[in-house]
Amino acid sequence: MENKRAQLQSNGYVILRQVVAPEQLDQLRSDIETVVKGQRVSDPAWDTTSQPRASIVNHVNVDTLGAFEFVLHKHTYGVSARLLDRPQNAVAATSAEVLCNPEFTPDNPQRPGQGWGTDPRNWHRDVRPDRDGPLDALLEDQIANGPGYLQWNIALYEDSILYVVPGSHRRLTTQAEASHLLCDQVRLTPVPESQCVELEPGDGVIYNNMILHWGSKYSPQKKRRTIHLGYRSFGRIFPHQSQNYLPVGFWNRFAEGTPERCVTERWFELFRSEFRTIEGIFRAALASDGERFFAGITRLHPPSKGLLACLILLSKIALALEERRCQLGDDRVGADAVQSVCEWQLRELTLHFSDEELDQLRQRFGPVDEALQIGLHRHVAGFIGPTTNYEFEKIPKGITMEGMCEEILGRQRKPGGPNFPDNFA
Ligand SMILES: O=C(O)CCC(=O)C(=O)O
Ligand SMILES: [Fe+2]
Repeated sequence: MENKRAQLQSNGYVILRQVVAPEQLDQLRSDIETVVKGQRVSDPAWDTTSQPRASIVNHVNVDTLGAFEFVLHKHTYGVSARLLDRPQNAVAATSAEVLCNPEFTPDNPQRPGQGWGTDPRNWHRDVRPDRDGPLDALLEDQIANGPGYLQWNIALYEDSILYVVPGSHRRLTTQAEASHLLCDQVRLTPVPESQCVELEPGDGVIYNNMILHWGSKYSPQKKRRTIHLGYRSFGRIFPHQSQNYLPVGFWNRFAEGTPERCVTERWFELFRSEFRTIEGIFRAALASDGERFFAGITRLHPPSKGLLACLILLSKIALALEERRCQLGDDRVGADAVQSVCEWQLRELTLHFSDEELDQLRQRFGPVDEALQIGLHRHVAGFIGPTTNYEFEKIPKGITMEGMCEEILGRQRKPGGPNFPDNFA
């Protein structure tokens, strides 16, 4: 496993054979087929999307629970924890889907950077500068501390759709890659030096989703049922893919008292506890309490290197609360319909603060956010998401940890001030 972790760190992906044991393949295929049927019934537009995917947790039932149990298996969850280099009780699943083939031949994807975002059938990294901050900050964090999130594709039928550029998760996009991605004729062809990930039934690839990758040819010719999972660690870094997309109550799929229930309840608790830490950080910022602020940050992201990414991601959450408040309108106690854990968390966080406090949070985190905008709406090749005026790649000059913390804490800039711990400089 050491060897695999080293491979993941240097190449950005590792292929593992027989993640699904051959004797379990038929049963898993059948359980997953039921999930896909459930998704199809619940979503009438499903068969018109060029990249259809189904949610495992939303569509398992007592007979097909094996599909969810697989997300807790030692070959998936266990391996993820070992590759993340964290104990299993500090790792949780964040998403569980099945990638499927469309039943029709889709048109070529639109160019990247549309108003609504970027079709993942274009070459991309799963990084959105408007939500995640500039790539450089994320790279610095992960190179120093290792990834905090890993993604899987586990093929139930032969699958060679995913391409990756080995090593690109450790660097910015090169000039040669960028011009390849921008050129219309070759935009839909492999980037030089890329690799096709060839999976036999039961094989899986685990990858750092900052890697430059491509969901190449979605077509009806070949059946695709590829399990797509995400796992993240807690207490090492605060990854850009920190959200939990599983529906609230996912643990209820398992009967009380079962080991699976215990594990899934712990997953939720990891998120809940992190959410309390984030609330504490925001309260400390409002109170200009440097000590509590830095203690909270250290809980979220113990290593001192790579903290800039963590602060940027926190500023995104602080500003999202405002947006959320507008959506909630006057009905601040009304409950939403089925929601993901991340939706629930954002809503709860909004409800925990008064309007005045949300305004003040916006004032504190606003300057950090403004410093990340360059006043030019555009899209840079290789990123997911829409056009935006946020910086895509480089951390803008003049942004420092110290300066950011002082804005957030609402104090005058005093280098080396009493509440600014040395390891944050
Ligand atoms: O289809 C795949 O394997 C890749 C999909 C992908 O990259 C994405 O949805 O972000
Ligand atoms: Fe992707």
